[in-house]
Amino acid sequence: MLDRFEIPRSHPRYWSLLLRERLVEAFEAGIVVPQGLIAHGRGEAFDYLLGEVSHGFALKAVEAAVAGLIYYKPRSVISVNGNMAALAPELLAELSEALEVPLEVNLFYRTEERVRRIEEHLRAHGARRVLGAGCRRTHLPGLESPRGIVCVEGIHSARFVLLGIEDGDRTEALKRAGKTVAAVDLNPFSRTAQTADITIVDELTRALKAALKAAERLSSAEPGELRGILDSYDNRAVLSSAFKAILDRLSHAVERGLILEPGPGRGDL
Ligand code: PTJ
Repeated sequence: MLDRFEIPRSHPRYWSLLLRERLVEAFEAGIVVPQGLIAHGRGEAFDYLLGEVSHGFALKAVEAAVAGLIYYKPRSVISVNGNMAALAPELLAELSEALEVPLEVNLFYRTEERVRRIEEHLRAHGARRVLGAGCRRTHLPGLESPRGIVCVEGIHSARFVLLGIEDGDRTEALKRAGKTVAAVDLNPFSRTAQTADITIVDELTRALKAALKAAERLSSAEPGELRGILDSYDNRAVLSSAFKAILDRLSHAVERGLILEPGPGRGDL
């Protein structure tokens, strides 16, 4: 066990350091795999390029994702891996409770021990609807290895899946299985970002906070309004806007040798 590092709140990169600390702790607790730490570094690099803020295109995608989670109930599910559970257990629990949609522990580097630990971690943070170690299992077609194991009452029968920080292979397998997929991924070039029906190009904790606000707004919406949001949503336009945001920020830096002001703080997790 490493010594815990106290992050001073005054540090200009407090939030970034806090998220790193959460991941390191979760790695030591057997929740996050070492590959998850590498994946986070890739995400951080893209977050720098995006200016570490939730852009309008991300908020539009969040709204569509929440509309989908509600519209397809009871056949919608939030897929949770090690990184997601480490970064935002309380936000995932809150969203699951607010929408009455289950969290399914679904891992790329699957071991039964990790599934159990992540389930416990989510429950300890207030989640009550968790499909984990005790669920009835089957395989996603085309992914017969342990990384294709899903719960019969969860992802297997779901029409709509929200996932994050996910590997491209598994996102593609979900699409082949006929699911509508919403994905949180800071890298708009990734296979997951390019394959998903709704791509939320934003950092996971910011995206989940925005999802909680959208849930408040949409939980009393009529099915017709939810359908309207889904039908008018254009993922290619959202991805183009994400690339443009990166391009604009880089152009500014190229022209002036300066980056734009960093994003505002994130508020409490
Ligand atoms: O917990 P497991 O066993 O399911 O394993 C999870 C990992 C993350 C190891 C696995 O899914 C993986 O290898 O993912 P990839 O293929 O590295 O993809 C992760 C994507 O998420 C990359 O495009 C990153 O840019 C992005 N990403 C990383 N951190 C964040 C993020 N996106 C949003 N928010 C983040 N905090």
